[in-house]
Amino acid sequence: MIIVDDHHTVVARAVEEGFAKNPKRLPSWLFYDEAGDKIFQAIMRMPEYYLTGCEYEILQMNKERLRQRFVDDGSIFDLIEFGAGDGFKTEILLRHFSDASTLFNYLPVDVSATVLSQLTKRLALSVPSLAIQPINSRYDDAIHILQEEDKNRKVFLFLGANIGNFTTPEAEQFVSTISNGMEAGDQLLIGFDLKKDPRLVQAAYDDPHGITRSFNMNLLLRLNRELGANFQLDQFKHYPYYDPESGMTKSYLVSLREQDVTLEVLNKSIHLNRWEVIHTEVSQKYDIPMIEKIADRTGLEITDFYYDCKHYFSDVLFRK
Ligand code: AVJ
Repeated sequence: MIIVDDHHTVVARAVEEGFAKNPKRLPSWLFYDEAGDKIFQAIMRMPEYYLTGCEYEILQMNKERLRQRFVDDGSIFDLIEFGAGDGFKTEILLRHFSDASTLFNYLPVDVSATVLSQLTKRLALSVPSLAIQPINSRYDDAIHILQEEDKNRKVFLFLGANIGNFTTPEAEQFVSTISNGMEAGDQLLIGFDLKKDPRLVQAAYDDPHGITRSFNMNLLLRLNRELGANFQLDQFKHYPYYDPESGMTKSYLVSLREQDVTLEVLNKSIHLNRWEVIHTEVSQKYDIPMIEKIADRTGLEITDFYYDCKHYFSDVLFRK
């Protein structure tokens, strides 16, 4: 497995930078430590979190169509997945491709080492003929590594509405970085969560079971564990907010009182006013014109839109 960062320093630096911002901000990749991975898996199993089921349906219904697109001229290709996670949905494609004796290598990229090694172990059993090369890093580092890799045709996957963690300008920036590293004929499949009934979106991030709440709160626990912080969880409230106009869901941790928190490892303390927020996540929802604009501005052509039956979600295939 390729491991890029010294995670500890990266975490410390990111937290320090985030708390210096106004409003205070924590990067959303920080959610995914061992505890966070487990909570996210529980999120994906709850009925309110419609995204996973929708994309599962899309991949299941279109696996042969996608295979034909990816196979293209028949030459071997590298299937590079950003934010592979537990690979529950990608496995549909991997198994189907391998059953059809498709020539390809699978390169999953993820920030979580735990999730990657689980994925690798599971795939060794479920898709034994799979050629797999896991990369444990954040996306930006992975892009650099990949540019020095072999010269196979490339198909990039960015599924599960992971792109939603970027604001729209950041998403455009990210897609254009990938696009710049693509050769003519390379492809990119992105999963976008679409604008829909605002109450459905709100419920997906404000579930009655409190699972998303504990996902958000786990950030503070992680800082307590890794940076020797003394956040008291009962002094914060989980508050997600969906704005149907911009399509942006923002998640916050709201301070219930004026308080000081010490971060031992950073040798630093932070001050929070009563009702001050820490912004922890963006989950951007898209409409078709927004997606077409990304293609336009990044030099890519859209070849297919794939939808679930409710049109809640779309996997969009781009080509250079
Ligand atoms: C993994 C980024 C797609 O934003 O929907 C789920 C993460 N956050 N519930 C999302 C998440 C709160 C998720 N993504």
